[in-house]
Amino acid sequence: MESFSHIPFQAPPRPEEGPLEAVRDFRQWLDKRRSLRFFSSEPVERAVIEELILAAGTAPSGAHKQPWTFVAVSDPHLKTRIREAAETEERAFYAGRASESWLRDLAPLGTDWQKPFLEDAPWLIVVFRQAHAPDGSKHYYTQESVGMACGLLIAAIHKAGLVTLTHTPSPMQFLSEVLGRPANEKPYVLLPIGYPAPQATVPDLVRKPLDELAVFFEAGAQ
Ligand code: IYR
Repeated sequence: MESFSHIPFQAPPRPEEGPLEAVRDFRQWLDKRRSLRFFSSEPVERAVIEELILAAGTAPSGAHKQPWTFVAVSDPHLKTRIREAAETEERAFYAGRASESWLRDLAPLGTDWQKPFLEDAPWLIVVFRQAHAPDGSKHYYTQESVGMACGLLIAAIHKAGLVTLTHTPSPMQFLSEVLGRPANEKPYVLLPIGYPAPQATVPDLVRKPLDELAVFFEAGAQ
């Protein structure tokens, strides 16, 4: 295996307003991102989807193996097949495959087995995790790597003024069959992407405050 040559690092430009203001603005902008279940069918051009996928592909990955495949679908026939297969699984999930406590936790969100967004949204990106390379060679930390790529993908969608939902029909194996993916690729998440439907609503969620999500051990503390 050849090693990468090492080149000078191009440091990120320091924001003129300073790091605190820059990152606070960024955080406040990120905080406006919401998972949305109601999509307009307004089209989104393919070039936008390509850029979103390239943004996701900038994520770090174990041994830089980039263990991901992003399958983008705007073909209405395929979207219908995906919706039908997802709804078959989801109907079984909501009718008893899910535990009582899981259904109780979902109740405040108001989700059910119906997934119209899988046809309404102009694009679906189905993210696949490559458990190993196509030639059988090893990949590392694939769950972590693909999770990080999805985080960047979701942020990029927000940057484009688009919305998404991290949909995980359970089980997801049907996506491999419908999309003809090889055995080394495991479905990870399905993201409908588009513009919000007019009058779309979201649950009135509250995010954890800092003291519930962070622990500090500071230099100089007694
Ligand atoms: N996959 C189902 C159930 C579901 C599970 C979780 I955890 C959620 O946060 C939301 C839904 C569905 O998509 O409806």
